[in-house]
Amino acid sequence: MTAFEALLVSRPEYKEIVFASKNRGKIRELNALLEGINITLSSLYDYTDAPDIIEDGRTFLENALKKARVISDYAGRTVIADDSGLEVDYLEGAPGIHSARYSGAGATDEKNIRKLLEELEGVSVEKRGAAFKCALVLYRTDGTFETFEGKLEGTIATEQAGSEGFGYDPVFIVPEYGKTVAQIDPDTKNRISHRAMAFAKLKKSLQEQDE
Ligand code: ITT
Repeated sequence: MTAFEALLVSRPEYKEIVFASKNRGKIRELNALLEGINITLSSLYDYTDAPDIIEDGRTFLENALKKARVISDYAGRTVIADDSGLEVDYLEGAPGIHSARYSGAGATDEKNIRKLLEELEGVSVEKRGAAFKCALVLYRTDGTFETFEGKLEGTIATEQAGSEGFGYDPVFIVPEYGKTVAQIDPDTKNRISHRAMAFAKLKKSLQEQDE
């Protein structure tokens, strides 16, 4: 058992953590990051009557904090919330906090990608820089919380490739690999991604508090 595992299982407030998300891609990734650790990670699929959260913050962090607070107050549990998205240089940071619904009402990953590729039609490779960003919040029932951020830099492809992951993964090229995130195996994504970076900071913070 690693120190992190020992810490989580020894503290009653971390026995069950609710991940304040309905995004199956994110839930899969967080479960993999916690694999082998004896805690229960539930999600909003286990709290189907949870209140709807209006994501009206101006930043990933504001939105993540709102999700965490609303769900912790509702469920009476420690909560992890993730707000994340894609920032494209040429689009001055769009779609940013609007990533999930970039293509409007009834948005899907496919429609969002199509819109993104249209917006970047004819834009040269050098100008297609982008970053995935993630804000994670760990929120406890006593109202104390901590925030963590992670980033993955890359470029936007001109066409989709790969079938792993979710969201914009099929068009996000990681330069070190020369592949889209959807072409990289999930374990590797979970070592290098914006979400993995933020989670690593969360882990480190909890370990340091325990020292
Ligand atoms: P929850 O709020 O229920 O967690 P959501 O999908 O609405 O789910 P966000 O508001 O944080 O979550 O939007 C995140 C969007 O950003 C997501 O739907 C993807 O389009 C994109 N995104 C975030 N992380 C990504 C990743 O690792 N790979 C690809 N796209 C990602």
